Amino acid sequence: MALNPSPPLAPHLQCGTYRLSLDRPLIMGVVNVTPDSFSDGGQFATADAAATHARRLIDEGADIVDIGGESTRPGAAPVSLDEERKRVLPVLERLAGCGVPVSIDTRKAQLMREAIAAGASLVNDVTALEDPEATAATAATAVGVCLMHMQGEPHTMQQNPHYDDVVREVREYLAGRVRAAEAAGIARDRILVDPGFGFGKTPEHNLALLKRLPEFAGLGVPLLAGWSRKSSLGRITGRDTGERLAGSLAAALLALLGGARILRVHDVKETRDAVLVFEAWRKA
Ligand code: 7PJ
Repeated sequence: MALNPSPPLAPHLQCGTYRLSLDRPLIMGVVNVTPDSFSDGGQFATADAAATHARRLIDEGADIVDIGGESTRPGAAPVSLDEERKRVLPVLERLAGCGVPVSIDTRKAQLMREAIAAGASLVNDVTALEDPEATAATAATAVGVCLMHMQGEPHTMQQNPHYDDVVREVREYLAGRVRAAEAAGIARDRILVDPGFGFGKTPEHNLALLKRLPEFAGLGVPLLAGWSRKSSLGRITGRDTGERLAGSLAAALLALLGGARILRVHDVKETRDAVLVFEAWRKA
């Protein structure tokens, strides 16, 4: 008899009116609408350009597009609600009817409300709905929620991350956030979890999490992994952000092997091919 059986994973993820099958890995394409994003900063600074980029990612195979107006890269300064709103809401409006769930990457409860009203189907919160207002903003709706672990604040999180056992601590934190979300009325099939690679973690912490990703299966909700272009890959390969595609694909495949079901990536076209090879291997 299996000790500690994992709760069964729902076969789908509910995001507003979208029901995404989890029979195969899903790709979340990143659309940053920030002047200071570390990898594509400034390139998509206008709403039209950001929406065009999002549509291109959808054409390339993105199952979800994630729109963010606050850079959470290490050392980034916070932005005001008004500034973040001006960046993302026009993009969401332009993406109405785009055919896939649009995710809003924000930690501000008020912006969650406005984004949902503007059509967002998923809330990606790097603070895992710790603000009770954020829980309230999402619980009363049908949107999906991504609960991510972060140690500290973006401004300072990479200064001295410390854990006794990073995998156990991140897993216990996420288990608590899943319980809190469910207690607030967010059904399990609306919840995703994410260890938050690079968010208050050294490269060693990120690698320990990637290696021991199967230990997150017991949470009973799908796992999202975001390694795309991150600095740990730069540490390993010696490459700058624009040169980290091969490293990103390698990390994405390792995350899939570890049980991740959703990959948050900048390079959708290439990731799609890697996922197809993984799926062909899995089914062989
Ligand atoms: C992540 C994120 C991640 C989730 C960013 C970057 C830095 N949201 N937002 N997971 N990373 N859920 O794009 O590399 O890993 S911002």
